[in-house]
Amino acid sequence: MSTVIKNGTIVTADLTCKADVLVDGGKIVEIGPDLKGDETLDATGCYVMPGGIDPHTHLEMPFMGTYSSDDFESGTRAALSGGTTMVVDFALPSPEQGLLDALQMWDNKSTRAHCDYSFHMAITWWSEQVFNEMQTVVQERGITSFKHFMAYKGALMVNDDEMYASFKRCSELGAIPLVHAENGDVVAELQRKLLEEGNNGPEAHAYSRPPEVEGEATNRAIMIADMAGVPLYVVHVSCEEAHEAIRRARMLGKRVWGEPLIQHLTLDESEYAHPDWDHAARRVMSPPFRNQKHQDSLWNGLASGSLSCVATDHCAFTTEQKRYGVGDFTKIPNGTGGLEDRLPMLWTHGVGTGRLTPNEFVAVTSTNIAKILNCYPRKGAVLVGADADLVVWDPEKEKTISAASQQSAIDYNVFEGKTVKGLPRFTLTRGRVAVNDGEFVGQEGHGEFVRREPNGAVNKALSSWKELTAPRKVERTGIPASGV
Ligand code: DUC
Ligand code: ZN
Ligand code: ZN
Ligand code: ZN
Repeated sequence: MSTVIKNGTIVTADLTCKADVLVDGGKIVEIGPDLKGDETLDATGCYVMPGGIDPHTHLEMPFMGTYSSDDFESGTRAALSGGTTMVVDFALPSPEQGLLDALQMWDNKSTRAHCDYSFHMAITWWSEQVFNEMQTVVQERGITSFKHFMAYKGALMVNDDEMYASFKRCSELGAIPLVHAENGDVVAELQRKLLEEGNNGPEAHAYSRPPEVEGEATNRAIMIADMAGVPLYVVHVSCEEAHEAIRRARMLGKRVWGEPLIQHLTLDESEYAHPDWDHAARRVMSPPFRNQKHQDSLWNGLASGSLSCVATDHCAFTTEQKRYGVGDFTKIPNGTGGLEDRLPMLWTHGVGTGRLTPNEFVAVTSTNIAKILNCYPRKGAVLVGADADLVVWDPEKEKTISAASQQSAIDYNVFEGKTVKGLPRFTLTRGRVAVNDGEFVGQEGHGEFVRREPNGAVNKALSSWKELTAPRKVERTGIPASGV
């Protein structure tokens, strides 16, 4: 059965035009005037855009003594409800667990997905087994991005020698390394000191992770990637210090991409000063929310192109789970939701304020990441032959965000009470209508894994370091006897 989307305005990362879109067999089959199909969706007054791609989610992830509460069912239901048609989740091996073993667990969890998905593979420890399995992960499983945590000391954190080894392996395999960039040693020391001084509330979380720890780690990861000859993707860039390091690297011709989160763009550090413990703890995530100066920096980066993609780091914990950290803020499970609200919030605060054009909105929510992760134009495009992952976006439709009406499984929403203007009228996942005028009509298990190929072409950093400093042995006329 074919579906035609009629009377809308197509908005992609690089063009805006009025045309109908005909969808059949899960793909876009024709774009043009006066098309006909078996079923018609009326897009009058709406924009027809590539569905959002969220490159950073943690669904049903074992973390900090518990599991994040949204799984692939509720998480992708939330995603589609907010116009996102693909998520990229992190397969996370526990210490000493093999990569393929961990991947099997993620394969099992993801069978319930309503929309398409892919994985990044996390490197949480280093060994010959990990080195060898990376090749299988890339070449046989089509997973071409590897995440490294520079924080969470004693749990997920990798040291610089491990990161350098893994980055070099990524370079050989045509894969892209990702980093969670915070200096985990300094964070651990700041946490210890804060607790020792009696600062155990959720507000201390922000003091334990200042912008400097993020700026330092971002710069370190960029330099290590450059030495390994590999591009770098920096997740959840929250502050000017990290953004500055990325900007500088890009100006020097290095392929470094930065990803701010919708939470950091729209919520600030005052949330942690809220007198209600639960209110503050629900907003504990890493990196923490920052002040207006940092928020402005992130918005400027999106407009100028020094930051590339807006994500959520969706990692949702209930209030009950957050309360594991009463009396010790370091035990509050880190993470917030956002999957359903990313597009409406970015539209409202970006396009609605004139900070982003509709085309830039599509670029940073969909097209840029599809290109970086090498699944464009199957994803992130409105083109004949592309997957019909589409959102029919009504710029006039309004709602007030509330946990009472959300799809996410948790009992609150960090954007509670915020009014958004700009919401999906329809969301289509591979041609199937999953949201119909605000009503969720998706199908559990419809989502498929998106395989990605390595991309050798973009996988060379432009460092001149190697040519300039290639070891040249000096022939000496005399070597003195050893001193001691
Ligand atoms: N930060 C979070 O807040 N949650 C999940 C992992 C992370 O790095
Ligand atoms: Zn992270
Ligand atoms: Zn509150
Ligand atoms: Zn994350």
